[in-house]
Amino acid sequence: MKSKNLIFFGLLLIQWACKAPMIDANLPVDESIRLNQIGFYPDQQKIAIILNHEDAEDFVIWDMDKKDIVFEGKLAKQTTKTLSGQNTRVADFSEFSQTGKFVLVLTGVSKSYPFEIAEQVNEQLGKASIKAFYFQRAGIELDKAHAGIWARQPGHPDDQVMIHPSAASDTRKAGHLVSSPFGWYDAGDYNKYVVNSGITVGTLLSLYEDYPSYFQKLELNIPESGNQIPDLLDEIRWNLDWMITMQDAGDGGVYHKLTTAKFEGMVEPHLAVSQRYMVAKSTTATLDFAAVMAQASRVYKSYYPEESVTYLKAAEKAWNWAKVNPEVLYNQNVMNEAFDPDVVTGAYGDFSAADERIWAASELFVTTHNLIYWEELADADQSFKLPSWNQVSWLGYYSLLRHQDSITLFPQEWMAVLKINLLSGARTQLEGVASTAFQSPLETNATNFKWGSNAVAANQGILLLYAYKQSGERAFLDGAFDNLDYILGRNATGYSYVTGFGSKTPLHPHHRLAVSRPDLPPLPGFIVGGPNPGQQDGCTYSSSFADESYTDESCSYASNEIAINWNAPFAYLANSLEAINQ
Ligand code: 9MR
Ligand code: 9MR
Repeated sequence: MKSKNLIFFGLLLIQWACKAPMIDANLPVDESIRLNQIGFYPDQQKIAIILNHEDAEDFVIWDMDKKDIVFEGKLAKQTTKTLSGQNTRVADFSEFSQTGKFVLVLTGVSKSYPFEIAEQVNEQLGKASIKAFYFQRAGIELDKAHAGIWARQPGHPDDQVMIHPSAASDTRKAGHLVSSPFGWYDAGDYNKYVVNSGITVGTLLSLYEDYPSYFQKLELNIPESGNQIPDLLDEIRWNLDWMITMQDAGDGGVYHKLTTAKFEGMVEPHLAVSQRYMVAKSTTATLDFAAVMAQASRVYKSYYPEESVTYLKAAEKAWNWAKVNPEVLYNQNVMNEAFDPDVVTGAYGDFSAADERIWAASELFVTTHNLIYWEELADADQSFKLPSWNQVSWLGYYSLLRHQDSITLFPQEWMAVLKINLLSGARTQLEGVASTAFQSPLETNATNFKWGSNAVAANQGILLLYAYKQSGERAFLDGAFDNLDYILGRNATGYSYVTGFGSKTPLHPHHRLAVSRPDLPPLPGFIVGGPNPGQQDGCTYSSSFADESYTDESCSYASNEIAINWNAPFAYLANSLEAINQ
């Protein structure tokens, strides 16, 4: 009996000695294990999704430093189907909460990409998502000290911008040259568009207003670092200083965009030198501008009192222009019939300025407490609408909720409706998550997969975090984490959609700054647009299913471009989760 036992233990030992180290070194990485490729906080829900593998039942978590099995689990019995018909099962290891570096192993078969469990697991990601804006700066040389290997020459001084005939006024005739320097490049292209800058800056200023103490300490290594102003606010100012030049001081109206007539080639900024134009004033651009300047006025008040006054005056002037011009909607095709040269760059055209008016009125009210702005809101549509560049009402409503204690002038019932709509909007995003293949709010509605779907995921995350703040319900926080997990790899393509973060990440984004420097890895910290079944770029995709309509090709502007209005909500999500955890 004794010797039998000894042999048994001896065998076990041999098995352990041979097998254990093999787990890490020799097992193949398995792309059908989908999980967040960055990692998790110790007390966070932790799941991976296993595609197909009908035979597998068990999984383990392998500690890469200790070279040891630290957790054993079973795959859930229940299977769910992806949009393309593959079976998925959940591997849940939420109970495991030790810190370290790990892989998930399907016993004896294969392993996942590595991931971490750590207290500050999203800190670097969060910083990079904001540093990305520095890389997008127009009109400045990026030096080695701040940009490292991505140092580059300055481009687009924008000190000779021509008034396009569509933008002519008595004081600024067509052909007139004006100066409009600084700002961020919109996206993979080099143009600067007020509408898209608006939601971007609004989202980033809100991130600061929601977590000021976190950002008072956060260092980004940008040229202004060390100037006693939070780095996030320094970075935002680079774009505010441009935006303010987009207002015609004569009448307060704001130009829709500053752009070349056609998109430039895929060249470095200093080689992209075609004439740039100020194009047509619009109501949407003017109201977005008013909202941003009103918010900036209060956020920068203690740091830059003079600019704070300037911002508010600019906001009020813009508001007044929009009062007199309530429906000047930008329609590029109609404009091109009337004026030359034709302008064919990003349109950011819109059918309604009602939501922009709500946003501007909300920010102006929070900053001034002037009841003329409340009058605009009294009968406004309060239903929940997920923010995107052409739907901004809830940027304003988030601000009203953030400042609810200081706006007691508002009727209680009206504010109560806002809160109810916030929570029911958030609940709608959580409905059905459990029956989606990758367990995320984004997948609950197929229409979420459109141009910039990854930003839909990020904006849902923001909504869920506001709902969590209002209610304290943990399910909302978990939902926000689910969408971050989606973005970072727990999804239908297995990509972590953020350049430079994760094991399988975009290498060929539609990004002129990157494409023109093929000798360098893509600039880090950018979220790409993501799956978009529209496939408007005509590139070759390997699948036409909505959640798989992604291709890591630089031709793919419909799924693989980067954009400031996508990085801002992503930065909000990554940094706020980090701030909450700290
Ligand atoms: O590079 C442009 C990108 O920023 C836009 O999102 C996209 C859609 O408007 O257009 C890209 O430019 C392409 C143009 O539309 C058609 N010719 C090829 C251009 C570069 O790929
Ligand atoms: O994000 C925009 C998307 O909602 C539109 O469907 C698309 C086509 O008009 O344009 C996207 O914005 C692009 C802009 O027009 C030009 N710069 C790049 C932007 C991101 O692709």
